[in-house]
Amino acid sequence: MRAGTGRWPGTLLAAAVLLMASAHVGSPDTFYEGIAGPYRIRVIVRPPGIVPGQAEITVRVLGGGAPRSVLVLPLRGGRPTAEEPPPDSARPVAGATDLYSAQLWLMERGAYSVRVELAGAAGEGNVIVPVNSIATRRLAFDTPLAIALLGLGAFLFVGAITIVGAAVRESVLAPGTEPDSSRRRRSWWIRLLVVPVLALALFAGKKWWDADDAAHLASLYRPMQVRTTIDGAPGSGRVLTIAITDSQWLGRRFVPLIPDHGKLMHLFLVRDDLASFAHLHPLMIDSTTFRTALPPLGPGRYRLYADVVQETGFTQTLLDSVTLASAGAAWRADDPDDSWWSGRLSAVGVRQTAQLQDGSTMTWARDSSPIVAGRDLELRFSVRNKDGRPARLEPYMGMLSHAVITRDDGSVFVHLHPSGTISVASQLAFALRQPGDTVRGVLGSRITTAEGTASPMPSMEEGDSGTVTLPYAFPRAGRYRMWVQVKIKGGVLTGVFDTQVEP
Ligand SMILES: [Cu+2]
Repeated sequence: MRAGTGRWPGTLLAAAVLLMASAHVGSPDTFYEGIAGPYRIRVIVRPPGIVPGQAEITVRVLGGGAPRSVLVLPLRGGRPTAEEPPPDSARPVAGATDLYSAQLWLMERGAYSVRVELAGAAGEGNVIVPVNSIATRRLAFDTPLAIALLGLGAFLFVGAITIVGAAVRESVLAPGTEPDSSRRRRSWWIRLLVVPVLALALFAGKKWWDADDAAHLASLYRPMQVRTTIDGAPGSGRVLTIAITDSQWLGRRFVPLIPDHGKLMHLFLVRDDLASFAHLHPLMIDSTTFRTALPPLGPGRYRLYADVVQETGFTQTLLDSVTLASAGAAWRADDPDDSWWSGRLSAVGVRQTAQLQDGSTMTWARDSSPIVAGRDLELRFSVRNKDGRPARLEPYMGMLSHAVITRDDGSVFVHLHPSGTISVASQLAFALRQPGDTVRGVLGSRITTAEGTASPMPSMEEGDSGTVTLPYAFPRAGRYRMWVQVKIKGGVLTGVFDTQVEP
């Protein structure tokens, strides 16, 4: 290879294979929007997908003036302050006045948090953004690189044989002396012998590579295993039971679950054709079993997504699917915050206004520009009463709105709020964990006590505007459906929107 041509086409990291993603499904980035002291900020954490790896962190200052410094610090679990490394400084992004970015190493697997500290003329503030550190992908070779490496490998193989041959033939002769025929013959024999030896070394190398690859694949994150069953005779109320069957969690890796807004599990059912949807909160029967009454959803195959938070702050979405044979009847909700929606969208394409069950409307305030994968957005929805005035939204489960976004093939599922995709429970777990916490289960009760006061409860003025804003970036191109839920006059209402996301 000539000097100066050593630049590979593409990159070593090209063609990353995305297998499974974090707490949400197929949507690995973490979004947080909220208050840090006098500042209103939006934080996006893009995890590396491999461990150890570098996470990309961007902080956008939405209000409160320009900070003098923006510091970010990754914390494994909720370590006491004595062990904390010094925070890194996030640098202003060229060309943007309100945007700061930094890269942080996540060294271990498990629950991390990123602490963001801002300081400036307006004062100081900090916030904790929980992040899961998990391996989710396997990097693959791109073809030009593979061809180049194979070529180089062949060159080395032939080169090694040539060197051995030359060494035997003439390495001990004086300069200028010609090797005799017996030396030449010996050189040929040795070269023939070296071939299987080198082939064996190559074979061992391949074995090592495969073992390393298999170990990496085995270490990729998989959500805990569950088993779902449906009970109840046709026509009567049906009951759905989810049992966590994961042997690791049942065994030595047991970590208690903690309630997120008072619920240990937030369960979502989405029918394969996206025409039925339910958001339920199963009750815990014992430490591994959850049960809920099923709303009268129509028959069909349903994808099941169950969000849980562990005491470590680690969030998971448990996955399963279940088939309902017939339409159910007689539903009495176990939980007042349970809700469901069923219907068919009349128009194919982009729908901007949805009719809600009580006659009010929900409008997606978006411009005509296409939605592009990976670009961060403010999804803004405004709700109006029948008389056209802004509806008064009541917070429920700590939020002005709960929304679910899914790709039509189910490969993306995300549960988000005006505060982003983070779980408030895991945020509280990091904030409330104390160095002396060794007894499992203590944190859960402390979180329940603190939740009413510490969580970012939306103010009444926010609810009065009838508008909710959800920070998000669609992870990849395709057709998506969004269910946006709000509470008006004590009832949960669901607005449904379809959208096409461009590459
Ligand atoms: Cu929610």
